[in-house]
Amino acid sequence: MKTTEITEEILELKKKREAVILCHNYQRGELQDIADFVGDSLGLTQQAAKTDAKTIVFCGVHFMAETAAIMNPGKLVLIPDKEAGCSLAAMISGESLRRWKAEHPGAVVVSYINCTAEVKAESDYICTSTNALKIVDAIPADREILFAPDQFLGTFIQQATGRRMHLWPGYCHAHNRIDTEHIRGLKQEHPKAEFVMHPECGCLTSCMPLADKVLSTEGIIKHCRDSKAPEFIVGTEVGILHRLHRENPQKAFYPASEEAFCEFMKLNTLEKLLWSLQDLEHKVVVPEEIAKRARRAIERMLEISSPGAYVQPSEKRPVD
Ligand code: CIZ
Repeated sequence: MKTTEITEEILELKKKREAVILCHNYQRGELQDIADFVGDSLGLTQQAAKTDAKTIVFCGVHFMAETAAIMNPGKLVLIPDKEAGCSLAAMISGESLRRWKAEHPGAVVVSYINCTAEVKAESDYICTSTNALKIVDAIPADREILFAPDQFLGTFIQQATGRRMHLWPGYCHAHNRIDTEHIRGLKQEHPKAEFVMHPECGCLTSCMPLADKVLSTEGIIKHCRDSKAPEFIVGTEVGILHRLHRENPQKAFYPASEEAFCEFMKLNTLEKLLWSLQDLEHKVVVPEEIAKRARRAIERMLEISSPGAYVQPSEKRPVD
């Protein structure tokens, strides 16, 4: 079947199923192009809540589709490939978080949105890379904090807030492939380029002094749109370059590493999106007992966060 035929069928079935197609910034370009909305996991979940669509097809990884299911009870949530997991989310289970909490009675648990529904249910607050600083800042200074699962986002928050936290040693395998020496080389090759990086980067500590901005995916999209710089070195998963090129055809974008490629994200394809709409598969269902507790942690985040910028490296307070 040709791509144009697949696209036509998807659009027809989308109407028939009263579906909305949500697509994460790291998905394949052809999925981004056909989607109703492209964005980060929380933004997409919020879009899902606003539409009248009965079916949500979430082109992203499993924890993202779960988040949409948690926040949109009663709606059918589908993921085109059920194997589209997340290496970072897989680094902590509900059981291991319960054991960690038992070692730190009374501690407040802040979990990055990249975690399973069960881990969300065990957490006091969820955060995204956009609002993590606000969430941590809102927790009284005398409370011990357990931060899971991304150690690099955790390190970034510690440096920005001056707040000590216990960090779970998780990381994203794709962001871990970004390397400081390579970035130094790219900066020499493209001296006019701004370097924007995601706080999940494994080279965070050594890369941050080279960065113009440390931003979430939506932060990177917004910054590259608003900045007057003609070129950017982009330190995050390479799927984001499609949207950056599409929205800024006059600007140049260089991946900080071609290797920062998430194989799980790319399991979703145009064909699988079509099959998903045809067969109403694969359903993402979160048991209500877990969804209820996970929703509470997400709602606490929503109460605290409102759109705003990150603290940037130059403004950070040191951690002793
Ligand atoms: O929440 C998301 O979508 C992720 C995983 C990262 C980001 O910075 O947007």
